[in-house]
Amino acid sequence: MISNEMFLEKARALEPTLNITEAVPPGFERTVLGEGGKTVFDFGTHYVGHIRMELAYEGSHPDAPLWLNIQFAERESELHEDPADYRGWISRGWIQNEQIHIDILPAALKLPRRYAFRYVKIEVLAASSKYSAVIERISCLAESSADDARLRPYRSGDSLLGKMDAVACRTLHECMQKVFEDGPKRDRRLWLGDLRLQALANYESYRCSSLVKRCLYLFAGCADDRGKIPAAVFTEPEIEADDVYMFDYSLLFVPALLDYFNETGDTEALRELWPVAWNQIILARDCFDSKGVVIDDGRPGWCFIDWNLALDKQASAQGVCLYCLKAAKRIAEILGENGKAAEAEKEYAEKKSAALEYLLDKESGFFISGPEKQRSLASQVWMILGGVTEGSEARDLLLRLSSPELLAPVTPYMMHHYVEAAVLCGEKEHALKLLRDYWGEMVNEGADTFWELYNPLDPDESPYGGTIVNSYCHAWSCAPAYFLRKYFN
Ligand code: RAM
Repeated sequence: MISNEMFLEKARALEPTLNITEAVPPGFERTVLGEGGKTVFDFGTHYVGHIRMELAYEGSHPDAPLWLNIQFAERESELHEDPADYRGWISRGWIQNEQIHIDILPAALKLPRRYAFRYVKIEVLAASSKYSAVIERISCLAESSADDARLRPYRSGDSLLGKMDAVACRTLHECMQKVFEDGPKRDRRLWLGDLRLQALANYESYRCSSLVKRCLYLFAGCADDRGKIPAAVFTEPEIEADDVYMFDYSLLFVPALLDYFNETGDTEALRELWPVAWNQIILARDCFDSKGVVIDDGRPGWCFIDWNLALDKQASAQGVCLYCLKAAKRIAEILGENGKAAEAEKEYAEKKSAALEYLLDKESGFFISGPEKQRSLASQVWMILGGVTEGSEARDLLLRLSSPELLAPVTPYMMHHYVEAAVLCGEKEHALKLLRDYWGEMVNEGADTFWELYNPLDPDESPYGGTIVNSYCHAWSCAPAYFLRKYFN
């Protein structure tokens, strides 16, 4: 078997170069700001990059430093949030706010940190009574590894669908950096669940399969001593596994690999990465009880599925495992590994019947999860994707998912899987309606890029304790670029 270091070598060789372009706010005009003055520059759409400013002064020679506060926002509404009010559990270090002193004017300033934004608010915290600051020019050196020349055209006679696709492609573009980042504002790193969906949207749009390959090799190279794949990987200053492991994210390496092979026919990568993928199936067995049901270990984050903090993950996890077993069986067949294909099939049958016996409420026909027998949309969707229910039964279940008695998801990540379930059930119109109602609504609310979280019933939804740390350019939300191009073109 290939060692972690050899996987990482392959990943390093696939590191993309970033394309740098300079963007200036449309209609920019030289701006004079005295002490206490503020202004907002609107760059017209979302950018990821470094800010450059040419600063000067008006009045007497500056007799005191210029002290600026610079706030970045992906959505305009973020500008009205006060960073000091944030009390959440995720680091406030993510808040895109900077203060800087400039001792000598004029000055050419390049901020060291990379930001994700459309709006930049600049406030003069201090100048002096003798001079005002002048912003002669502001621009963004925008970065992305996406190659716009490769973007497949998409045309739709329906303007909302066209916009949804464009916003999805912009989101993906912004998240395509040296890896597929989850979000360029936060966490700016490679997560496995996110990668799988980004890769799917990318195959239909930018077609950069080498970046997917690099990310798959990064995960393989970061597996721990037992072979377990971490949920996320850091790449700077050195490649290193995040010490977070999640049941679903490790397993989803298997379908992500299969998708990559289906797209590229790259048998060499499939062969090399298959032992790592199969290992995830083996390691997941430790998480099942003797009846063949996933053990709900209660630890927050043991399994991801969605950011609704009230969600019980047990039934969804069972569905994810079945979904991944199907993919494992398929890979084993492609590689002619008949023993493993048979092993996957047997395990699949056992876990499926356990799901039907212990996780299905026969009376209502809904799948239940955890000690409280929770009914959620996520559980139903993953059981459909896992093939626990099929054919007309699956279709009937799908058409009951808007029932208010089901706990609703809050992420475009989970909604992507809902749309996938609709497609699997042959309910394309239903899938299209979901895309329109959910992603279309974000477009109607002015999204330039799609968001990490969107709960139409609660605009302040945040699992982190404050929307100021939410990401509003999160590529697990690129579903329209995938589904519209693949199924509705
Ligand atoms: C969020 C990340 C990422 C997701 C994890 C589980 O914090 O931004 O998108 O995969 O959670």
